[in-house]
This record gives sequence, C-alpha cells and structure tokens, in this order.
Amino acid sequence: MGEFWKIVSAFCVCWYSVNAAHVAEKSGACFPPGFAFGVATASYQVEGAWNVSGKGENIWDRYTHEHPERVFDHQNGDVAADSYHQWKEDVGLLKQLGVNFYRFSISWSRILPTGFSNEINEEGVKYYQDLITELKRNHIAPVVTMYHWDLPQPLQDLGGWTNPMMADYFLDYATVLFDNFDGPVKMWITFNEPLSFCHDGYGGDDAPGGRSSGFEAYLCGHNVLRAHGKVYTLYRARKNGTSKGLIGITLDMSWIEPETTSKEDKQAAETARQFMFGWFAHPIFSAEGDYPPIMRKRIDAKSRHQNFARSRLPHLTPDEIRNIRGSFDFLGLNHYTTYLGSPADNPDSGEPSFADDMGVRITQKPDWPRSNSTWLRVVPWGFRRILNWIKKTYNNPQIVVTENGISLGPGVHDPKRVNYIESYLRALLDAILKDKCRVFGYTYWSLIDNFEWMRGYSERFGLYEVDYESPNRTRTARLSASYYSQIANTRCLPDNYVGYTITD
Ligand code: GBH
Repeated sequence: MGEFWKIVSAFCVCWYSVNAAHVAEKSGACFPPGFAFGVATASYQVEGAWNVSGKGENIWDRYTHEHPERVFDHQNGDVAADSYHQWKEDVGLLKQLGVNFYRFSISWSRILPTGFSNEINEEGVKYYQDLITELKRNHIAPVVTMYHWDLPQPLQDLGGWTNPMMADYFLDYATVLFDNFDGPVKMWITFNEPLSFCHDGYGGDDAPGGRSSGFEAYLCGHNVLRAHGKVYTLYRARKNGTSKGLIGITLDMSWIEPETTSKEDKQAAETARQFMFGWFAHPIFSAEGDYPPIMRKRIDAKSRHQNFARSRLPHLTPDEIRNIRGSFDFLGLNHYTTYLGSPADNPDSGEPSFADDMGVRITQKPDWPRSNSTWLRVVPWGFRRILNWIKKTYNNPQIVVTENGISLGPGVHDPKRVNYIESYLRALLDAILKDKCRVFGYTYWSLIDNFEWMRGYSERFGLYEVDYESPNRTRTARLSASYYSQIANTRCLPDNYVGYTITD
C-alpha cells in the first residue's frame, strides 16, 4: 500500500471504501481509487452576517466600508451568499454533488471578536461545530482553512502581518481551533495564498491596502512563514506524533512559461517562479529550507544599490529555518492559469518593489481563451507543467489541489466551465498517471458564486448560481454542477461531455 495510501485513508476513511465500488474499469480517463473530489469556499466570500452573533470586525469589513469606491460597484461581503444562515442548504448542495470533502475557512473574528484568545465567541464556535457535524453526518470530510484573508481589525491596528507578534497571535488562534475542532477535522490548512494577501494586501489594492510591496509584503511573508512553522509544530506536539490528521499550507502557483526558448527567458521564468512560489515553498518544502537563494541574492543586491543599510528581505534565524523546513503533510495547490516570463525592460528603476526586485516581465498570450476575469486565461497544459516543476523542485511532495476554477458571467448554462474543468482534469490525470506526480485530491473553486474580492459579485466561479436579488440568496445548479457531480461519483471523466469549445 505504501505511504500514499496511508495518507489518503488518514485524510478521510469514508471515501476510501465508497470509492472502490465506483471505479469504472473500462475508461482510460479515470483517477486512481481513493482520489478525492471536493469544492471550496471562504468565510468572507460566502458567509455574510458580518456584524451579528458576536462577530468582530475584520479587515475586509473595514476596507469595503471605508473605501467602497475601490471595489467593483461599491459591493461588499456584508451579506454575500448568506451562508451563515444558509449553511444547511449548502451542505445539501454538497450532498447533491456527491463530493468527498468541503474546503471552507473559519472567520477568525467570528471565533475571536478582538483577534485575541482571551475572549471566545461561543456563537461563532457553534456555527462551525454545527456545520462540521452536518458534514460528517453526510460523510463529507471538512477541510478547514484557518486563514483566508479576513484578519481581525484590532490585529491590523497593531500592524497586522507586518508585526512579528502576529506569529504568536496566530498560534493562539490555532490553539483555540484545535481545542474546539480537532478530532472531527482531519485536514487543516494554515494559510490560503500568502503571496496574494502579502503582495496584494500589504503591497497593493486588497485589504488592508498596504503601500509597499518592497517592504510590507516581505515583512508579512516573513511572519506568515514563522506563524506556519509554529502551528505545524504545535499540531504535531498536541498529537504526540501519532496524529491521524494532516496539516499543510495552500500556495497559489500559476505556471510561468518562458516567453521564448532563449536562455534569458528561461532564466527569467525560473526567477519569477522562485519569487512567486519559492518565496513560501522553498522555506517549507525544499531540503535546505530558508528563502530561495535567487530571492536572497537579488533583494540583497537591490537593497544595497538603493543605499539601505540592510536587506529589505528579513533573515530567518537558524532555529526558524529548522522549524519551518518540512512543516507540512501536504502541499495545497491553488492553480488557475499560466503566464509568460521574460526579463523586465527596465529592472533598475523606481521605488523599491517586489516587481522591481524580481525583474521579470509577466504577460499572457492574447490568443489564450479568456474567462471573465482579466487575469484568468485557459491554459490546461500549464497545470501539468507546474505539477511537474513542483515534483522536481521539492522532491515530489503529496499535493492536494485546493482550488481550480473559472469565472464566467451569470446564467446556469455554462459549457465553458464544463470545458475548463474537463481540460484541466485531463492535464491533472496526465500528471498523475504518466508523470507520477503525487496528487491525492482535487477541489473545484467554488461551490457557489461569491464575493470575488475587489471584483465584487461581477465574477462568478460557482457550480451553483446565487441569485443576489432574492432574500435567501437562492442557489441554482449550473450545467457544470451536474458534470462535476458525475466525475465525483465515478472518479472518471465522462466521454459524452467532451467537445465543447471555448470562445469569447
Ligand atoms: C484565489 O486566488 C483565492 O484564493 C480565492 O479567494 C478567489 O476567489 C479565487 O482565487 C478566484 O479569484 O486582478 O490582475 O491584479 C487566486 C489568485 C491572485 C488571482 C490575485 C487574482 C489578482 C490579479 N489570485 N490575482 S489582478
């Protein structure tokens, strides 16, 4: 059986037996027995109920209320898909789909209204306890993200993730989560996409609206890595080394393809990979640990050149390096799209910034088919390449794809989404069966339409459409829901859906 299957059955015993009965033997396009299918959401994007039942204010509440003009159509997550009230309905949808697991995130401010663990909001704890109980009753494994971007505002008032103490405050929050949910929850994800919330949040437009990707983003990344290491160690210590549960981190990794076959472009693409994923992956998943050497070298050199007395990229201590290295049971991978990399035209100009430090021009091919997001183009072969790159670079870690999906406009007839899922799952199958990448689960983003951050409700990722005009936020199955359900139930790609083409 080997380690792979041990981990799979530890992740969720329930589907392991269910599964075998469903494997279609004839078709070539089938996932291995035990492979798990799920869907994902995140608290701020679906829950709503922003100021009820004792919940405290978080940075997305504050940001969307103070700067409505920055968000598409002045929208916010005050009500969102109302999952705080419609959660039973949501579990019903999961049942209908027949998925093995549901990945959702816990709202820190719902559990700890001030961010600190001195005051626990029992109503918040009960909300997630009820959800988890209902999931288990329906044989759906809960996969819990501890942090999907909604930091309690009082902690942001102390500097948020740029404050070194955040690593300990996160540890305190994690302790409360383990005290309350460890047991029924067998799979934990510490952070969702530190690249996104550190770079776009502390160095860009997302909440909390930081000003500098050349300073704040690196401080954020530094403290997130330290926090992750501490929580991993705590989890292992609590379980005395005999834990049946798994804990990991989710990183967003697009594929970066060299723009041409030139040596310069190949080098630039690799530098971009190291900056965008290596920043978090190298300290955790590489054998040597610490920041990627190319990042250290480039940021140190830039900082010197800019006359700073020290590097803008902080140093991890030897103890921290040791603690962070290997702090994973699996890599959670969010993958949506692919970019091209080539050397930046003018890498030496301007303010200190992440882009300037990286020195790589990132583009996309205009003829790659588009979603309705500016950044998301459909490039399934990039999925297979990133999986192979991870395998090679980090010694073939166990992977769960924790997000993959496409945004479209409203409407329940969504053949483009069916086509996207089909083509990306084919690429994933090749990576598993032909390239021996160790992927043991796939998660579609998202179960339902939700608040798409700065793009408000204009981009819909759901297998189920949400009617934002109706008081109950009525959910309606899309074509893609029935398609995905067929896959979740058979572990195989159905032949009859093949052949949709994606056009603009
Ligand atoms: C994920 O991020 C998030 O985890 C999830 O919450 C979100 O709903 C989902 O994707 C769909 O977007 O506008 O050109 O500046 C995916 C990674 C990083 C993709 C930031 C969009 C902004 C590009 N995201 N990026 S741009």
